[in-house]
Amino acid sequence: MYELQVEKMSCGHCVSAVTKSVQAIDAQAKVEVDLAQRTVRVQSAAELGKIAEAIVAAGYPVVASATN
Ligand SMILES: [Cu+2]
Repeated sequence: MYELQVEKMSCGHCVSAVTKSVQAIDAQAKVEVDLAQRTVRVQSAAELGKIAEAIVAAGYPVVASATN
């Protein structure tokens, strides 16, 4: 399980854009976005770095990330 702190997410569109960007890396990924906390939880076999890159490429800065 990865937990990423992601900036600039403000609405449902952002949630789906972030989710799609992660699932473009791993179609099986489970993505849970908490808009209020600005956190994205990801369950995936893909590397955390690749997931973070995809989110950044979608336009959402990743300011912190951790593996739990
Ligand atoms: Cu939005």
